[in-house]
Amino acid sequence: MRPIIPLLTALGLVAAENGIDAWLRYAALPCDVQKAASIPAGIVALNGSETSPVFTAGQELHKGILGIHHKDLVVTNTPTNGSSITIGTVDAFTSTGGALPEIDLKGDGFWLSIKNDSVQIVGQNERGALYGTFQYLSMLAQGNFTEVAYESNPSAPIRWVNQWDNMDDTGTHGSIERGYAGPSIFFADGLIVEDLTRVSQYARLMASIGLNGIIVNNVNANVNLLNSTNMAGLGRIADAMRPWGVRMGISLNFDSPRTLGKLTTADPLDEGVIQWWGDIATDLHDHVPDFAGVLVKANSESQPGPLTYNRTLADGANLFARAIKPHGDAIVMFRAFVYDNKINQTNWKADRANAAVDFFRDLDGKFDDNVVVQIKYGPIDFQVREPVSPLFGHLEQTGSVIELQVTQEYLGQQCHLVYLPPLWKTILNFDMKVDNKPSLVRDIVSGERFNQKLAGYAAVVNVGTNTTWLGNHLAMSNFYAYGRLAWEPTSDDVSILEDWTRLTFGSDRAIIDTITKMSMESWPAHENYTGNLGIQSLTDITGPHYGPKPQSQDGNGWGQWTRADANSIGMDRTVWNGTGYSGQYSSEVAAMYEDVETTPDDLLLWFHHVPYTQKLKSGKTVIQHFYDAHYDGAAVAQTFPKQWEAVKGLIDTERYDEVAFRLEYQAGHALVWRDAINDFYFNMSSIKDEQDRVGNHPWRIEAEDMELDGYTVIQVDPFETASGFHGIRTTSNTTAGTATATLDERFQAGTYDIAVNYFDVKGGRANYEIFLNNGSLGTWIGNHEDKLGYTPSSYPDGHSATRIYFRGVQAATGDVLRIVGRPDGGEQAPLDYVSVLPAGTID
Ligand SMILES: *[C@@H]1O[C@H](CO)[C@@H](O)[C@H](O)[C@H]1NC(C)=O
Ligand SMILES: *[C@@H]1O[C@H](CO)[C@@H](O)[C@H](O)[C@H]1NC(C)=O
Ligand SMILES: *[C@@H]1O[C@H](CO)[C@@H](O)[C@H](O)[C@H]1NC(C)=O
Ligand SMILES: *[C@@H]1O[C@H](CO)[C@@H](O)[C@H](O)[C@H]1NC(C)=O
Ligand SMILES: *[C@@H]1O[C@H](CO)[C@@H](O)[C@H](O)[C@H]1NC(C)=O
Ligand SMILES: *[C@@H]1O[C@H](CO)[C@@H](O)[C@H](O)[C@H]1NC(C)=O
Ligand SMILES: *[C@@H]1O[C@H](CO)[C@@H](O)[C@H](O)[C@H]1NC(C)=O
Ligand SMILES: *[C@@H]1O[C@H](CO)[C@@H](O)[C@H](O)[C@H]1NC(C)=O
Ligand SMILES: *[C@@H]1O[C@H](CO)[C@@H](O)[C@H](O)[C@H]1NC(C)=O
Ligand SMILES: *[C@@H]1O[C@H](CO)[C@@H](O)[C@H](O)[C@H]1NC(C)=O
Ligand SMILES: *[C@@H]1O[C@H](CO)[C@@H](O)[C@H](O)[C@H]1NC(C)=O
Ligand SMILES: CC(=O)N[C@H]1CO[C@H](CO)[C@@H](O)[C@@H]1O
Repeated sequence: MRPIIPLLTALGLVAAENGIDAWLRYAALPCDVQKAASIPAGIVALNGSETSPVFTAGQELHKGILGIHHKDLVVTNTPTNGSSITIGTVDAFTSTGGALPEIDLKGDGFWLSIKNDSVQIVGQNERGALYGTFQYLSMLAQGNFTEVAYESNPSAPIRWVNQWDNMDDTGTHGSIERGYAGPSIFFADGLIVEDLTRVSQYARLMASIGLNGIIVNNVNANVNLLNSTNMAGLGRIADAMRPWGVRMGISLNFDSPRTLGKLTTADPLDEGVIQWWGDIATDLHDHVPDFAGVLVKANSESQPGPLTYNRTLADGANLFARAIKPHGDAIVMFRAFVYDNKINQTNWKADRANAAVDFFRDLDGKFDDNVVVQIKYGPIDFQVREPVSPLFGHLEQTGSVIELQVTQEYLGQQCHLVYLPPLWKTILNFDMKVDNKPSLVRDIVSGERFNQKLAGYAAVVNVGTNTTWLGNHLAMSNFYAYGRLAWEPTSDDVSILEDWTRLTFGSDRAIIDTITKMSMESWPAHENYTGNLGIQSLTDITGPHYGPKPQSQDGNGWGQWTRADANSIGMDRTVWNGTGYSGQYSSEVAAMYEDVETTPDDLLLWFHHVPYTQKLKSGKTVIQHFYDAHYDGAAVAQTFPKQWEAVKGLIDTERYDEVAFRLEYQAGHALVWRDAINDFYFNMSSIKDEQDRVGNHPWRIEAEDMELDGYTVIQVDPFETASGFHGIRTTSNTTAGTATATLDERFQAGTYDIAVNYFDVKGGRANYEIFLNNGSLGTWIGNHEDKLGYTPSSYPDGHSATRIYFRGVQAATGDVLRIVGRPDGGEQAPLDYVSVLPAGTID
């Protein structure tokens, strides 16, 4: 089926959309395409119970076909012999006379047969029938009327979402740790919210991509979740999600027996503690009979856990496993994110990356059979590039669940476009070579490699109340792709993206090409303008994990060290001379990482401490690669706003504008990143950029060099996040300041794009106006709190640094440039510099 321009678009009538339906919009197909399709005459959903996913499937199909084809089909729950779409479980289908070919459906799998006017969607269970229905709807919505007959099974039984929603105290909205799209859809005021409409809608999105479970609260769990009011609330959440086949579980706080139960201990082997958790499990089961399980973070980041009581982590996990065992098939997901955050950098051999294997290696076989270990994809923490966590190679008797992150904690927090599946596939396709046998991570987490029943996927998604779910329409491709990859990890990341694009924005070739190109460039570009060669993201790890702050990596106990000094950089993780981490892999993989020569460039600094002048396989030195990559990555980000213009008029203005704003913002922030990292390492190494770009900005006018009235010069901290290491702010919190400069002989008469770099800090909405010779070029407001939905910092720094453009300005030597900044609240109209750019230059 060739993509066809939707009729509405052709007429220029594109209705505003707010993103709430994400990829399930069921937008009408053009009339001629509708006509060509053969849609059966009715829908038969072989279950009349409203809580049944099969019933839901029938309703969803009705809604979808009404939207896509303007056909109002009747839904019944008794089979007919006429033209119909029949949805049901294998049992229901065959017991009502349906015939199936030889198929081998696994849990949640489905059979989909589309033949002219007869469609059969048969699930191994009710959930499977719903998944098959969404697959059929996805084809219809994309105008794909191919006849098919196939079975589809998920790669792994566990395909979950984790939300890090905090059930904060009374009087607060539920905040979300590392959430960037407004407060929780689950919690407010220390309670479960009354109106759970968004919760059902979320479950619908999850079901449409084959996800079957959710942990609704933060791993740093609030004990009040377990009191009777909130238990009842959890029951309501489970009820809202059940028709979509999504099972609910919760995170537990290990210390609850003490804090909530008023016991003197939380020792996992203590009889009173065992009894206490047993009662909690019974209570939970009463409210949520199909309870999915519990997620436990213990002995991590100063939290209590079994080690506090001299018990093993397995003792801790089994405590919960035994408490829930009598109540069905619920599981314990025990997080492997256990490490000491107070390690000492003076010890060359100390290494946080070693922690997971050190803690868990000897526990293999000691966990009960309803426990799985949830392992982040890399050994540190969702960095832009990490090697695969070596723990995946060590748990042969306990199932592994890989933890991915849809919420872009370290990767631009949804203010930057970063399409993550290429990163995830690098991990999933990695061969651990355990016992010299092929051991792809995706075959380990499917349970196949070690023959385990329980294994799979969990992703931290962190949707919020914003109608865009994640804060940025484009970020939803990551959520969509997560579900698709958990179902079938060998799926191609580009075709997943194309499906998502057609469903989200329409089938126009220009839309698909534009989004595909930008998205596929986005992770490599992001890695380029943040942290290269496996050095990690180089963000502010002790702050919001957003803007650049490489010095935050070192000199603290968090163990995300770079060990950069004047001559050299990188962690020595070799066995022969370093932390021994490389020895945690199978012998073949370990040998590759042990040797600088065979370590891939993109992980060089993860494994080796080398001079800045070390030559890479590309022939460049480490430091020159840093400089070049930062210039290249930032240059790619500069093209995004322009690329996006190709879809103008092809999609609704509302979503077009929102995305355009973020891409423009990203382009500006990529320059902040570029300059901060390059300036930082130039300062540290004193090695000049071969191309002489670093520290050399021919078109800039520093704010601190302008003539100031009502403004004062400030030293920005960290220094590298301001051009020239300084900026300005108004001297008063209420009176406007003015900064003035006369254009010198660099600026011959011509047309320029004027860029202003300023700091949009929390706590106010300062107002700015820029003039050239008394003519106003425009105004702007420091209101990212409204436009990006959140503000990460109260200070001028790498998080708040941002850029705005005034394009096509006629200017000449002698012209007077003036900026008037009016402070507001705590925002003292801070400025960094102005770039007066001849056409085509970036500075
Ligand atoms: C239509 O859907 C089928 C089944 O998913 C798929 O194999 C085929 O590639 C699709 N066709 C197009 C043009 O996308
Ligand atoms: C119909 O759905 C309900 C709710 O999911 C389920 O309990 C029941 O077993 C289903 N009936 C059949 C015949 O599948
Ligand atoms: C469908 O057809 C079969 C045989 O052709 C017949 O036995 C059955 O009663 C029909 N069912 C309905 C609901 O019409
Ligand atoms: C498809 O169904 C229509 C309507 O039932 C029928 O007229 C047509 O012959 C069928 N075509 C094929 C190829 O089976
Ligand atoms: C449970 O905790 C919430 C605060 O999170 C509180 O509002 C509620 O009253 C508590 N319920 C009981 C029965 O203690
Ligand atoms: C754990 O063991 C250590 C050393 O054996 C001992 O000092 C400590 O008191 C023990 N802690 C608990 C809670 O039993
Ligand atoms: C780290 O170890 C060094 C050397 O043993 C010691 O001097 C220093 O006090 C330690 N630092 C901390 C924070 O414990
Ligand atoms: C969603 O977030 C955007 C900023 O990204 C904001 O403008 C909008 O008001 C928010 N909407 C809701 C309903 O929270
Ligand atoms: C070996 O480790 C020491 C620290 O113990 C370090 O100073 C040295 O640079 C390392 N040697 C090499 C070749 O990496
Ligand atoms: C990333 O940087 C490298 C090294 O400068 C360059 O070869 C590559 O093209 C860049 N890719 C992107 C997408 O920025
Ligand atoms: C002015 O704003 C700054 C920065 O937010 C704040 O620290 C200071 O307390 C404010 N001063 C007054 C007088 O409000
Ligand atoms: C501006 C700034 O902080 N510069 C630093 C550059 O690096 C030296 C050490 O090599 C520091 O002393 C400077 O403070």
